[in-house]
Amino acid sequence: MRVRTTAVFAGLLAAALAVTGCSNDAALTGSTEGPGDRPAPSADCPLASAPDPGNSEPPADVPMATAAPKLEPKDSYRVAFSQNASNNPWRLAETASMQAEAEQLDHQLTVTDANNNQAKQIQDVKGLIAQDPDALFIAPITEQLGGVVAEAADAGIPVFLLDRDVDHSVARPGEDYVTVIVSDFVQQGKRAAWAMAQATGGNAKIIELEGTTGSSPAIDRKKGFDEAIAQCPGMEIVVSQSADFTRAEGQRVTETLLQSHPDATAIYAHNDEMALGAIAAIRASGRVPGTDITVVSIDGSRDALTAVEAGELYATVESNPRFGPKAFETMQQYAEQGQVPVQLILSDRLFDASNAAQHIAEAY
Ligand code: GYE
Repeated sequence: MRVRTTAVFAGLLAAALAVTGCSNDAALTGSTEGPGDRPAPSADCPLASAPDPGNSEPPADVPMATAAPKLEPKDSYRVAFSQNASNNPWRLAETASMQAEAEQLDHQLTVTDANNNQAKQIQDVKGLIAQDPDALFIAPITEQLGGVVAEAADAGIPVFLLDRDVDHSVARPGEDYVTVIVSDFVQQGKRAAWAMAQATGGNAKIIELEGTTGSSPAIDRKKGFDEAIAQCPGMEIVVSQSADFTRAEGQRVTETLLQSHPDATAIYAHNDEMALGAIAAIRASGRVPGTDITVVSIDGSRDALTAVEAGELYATVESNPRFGPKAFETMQQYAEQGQVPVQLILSDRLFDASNAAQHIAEAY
């Protein structure tokens, strides 16, 4: 195993240095090993030696939603939530968080599940509009859900978008929907690129597994990663393909892409589920995940944190699914004050070998 070999090598090196009296610095100049088991940061890749970029600055001058349908202040609401899928722990955790918070606040919540199907989600939302809830939460599968969002507004229902955005030319922020509560997905992509640069020293031939085509996190996580690696000539995406945010697709697509791109040294997955599928595919190909192929992803699920602990996943940028408290607090604020910002950006942590273990118990 590489970790052991490196440790033994470091021990031998230390012994040799003691004998020759060389200073550590001089002896390590030109070494290809960086801290721990990592390659030394490449001089032409600033990302490889920079600190974690962290969260972006909160956007300035976000307008207030003033033209969306209003919500009467009440003690208890009839609300609905259109969930786009229930095929992974992230979605289940989000739905559970919405249900727990609704129950705690004594609101009546109806949930629909679109089974990862856009046509079904459009029908689901139309069905919910017909039930005339006080407020409607939607986790849109792709940005194309704007049309049905605008229909809800036309029916006088205030809509709150959760975890993904829609096309603003179709559904106008603060008019056709009240607000969108999301992470900064571009920044998540940048942080994933940073983690990849740390792990590889800034030299990587990358397979990118994209999320659901047309979804705002897939679009923006790609954009942020691309922008960040543009600083590093040694980091290159050799192929990029959608695996629809699922573990099964992540595995299937990676199996194929590892065959067509045997020179790949790294995988950037837009979510943990695809990364976990990719890790299975790497193993099945006879390679060692985390050693032969560096894997980086986004979410922070329990299985992903366990894979970080096992050294198979280098890092995962958090995208927290527990939207319940923020969603209902925002709805309440809108009811009481008549306005909230048209966009609310969440802040995310980053999990790697330094902190994954301490977060496993709280993960989903
Ligand atoms: O990363 C993924 C889920 O929209 C932020 O969707 C969300 C993403 C999340 O299916 O795992």
